[in-house]
Amino acid sequence: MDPKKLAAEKAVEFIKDGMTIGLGTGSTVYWAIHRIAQRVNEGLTIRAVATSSNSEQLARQLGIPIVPFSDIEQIDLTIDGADEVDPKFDLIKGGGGALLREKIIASNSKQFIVIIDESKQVDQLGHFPLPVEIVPFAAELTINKIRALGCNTQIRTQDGETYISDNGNLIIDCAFGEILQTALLNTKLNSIPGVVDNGLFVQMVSCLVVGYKDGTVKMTGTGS
Ligand code: A5P
Repeated sequence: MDPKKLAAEKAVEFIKDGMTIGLGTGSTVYWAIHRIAQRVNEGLTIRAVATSSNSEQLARQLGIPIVPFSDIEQIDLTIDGADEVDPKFDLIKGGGGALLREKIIASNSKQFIVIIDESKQVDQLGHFPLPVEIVPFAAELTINKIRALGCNTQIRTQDGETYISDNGNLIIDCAFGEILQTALLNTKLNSIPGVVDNGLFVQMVSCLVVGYKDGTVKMTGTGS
């Protein structure tokens, strides 16, 4: 089985009746949304919020009840993917451009379960360019300040057009090489006026589920 699907289906086992669920974004979460929908159709009673228009649309199509944020106070469990995970379980996220909504939802969740295939595990974060979401106003000036932190930057495009996030912002992909001080870089980036947030998720994960090519799945942390 696809290692992403393996990890996703394992994580969905932690969902119980009555829970409010956060749905992440990406090709790994795709499998989780499908499995959740299957359980909902078999009688599981949950409500959900989504981290992107894409995930919300998929969830609705498959029959998962999506509720407005005004209806919830806290999210019981969020399942999301990642682009890189280091040995301390710090993450780079935002390859799909949904980092801001993902961080808001993760930080309001009692449990944050990250699902990946084995290729996402790294010794040091930073090989994957760090996505940074910035407001379009004076973007060049904000990008100069980001560059001064020691990276090469690229304004994300999609199909030849500037990529615009679900929040109407730009995503700047920042090649740092190796990120040695994750928490410090997170703070420095988010202190730049114009930066909305960045894809570093520092010490937020409660459980990591990794799917392997050999068909095994490994879980670390508290998933229940
Ligand atoms: C979306 O913005 C991202 O944070 C995704 O969670 C991340 O890119 C992982 O995506 P895949 O599961 O598609 O690799």
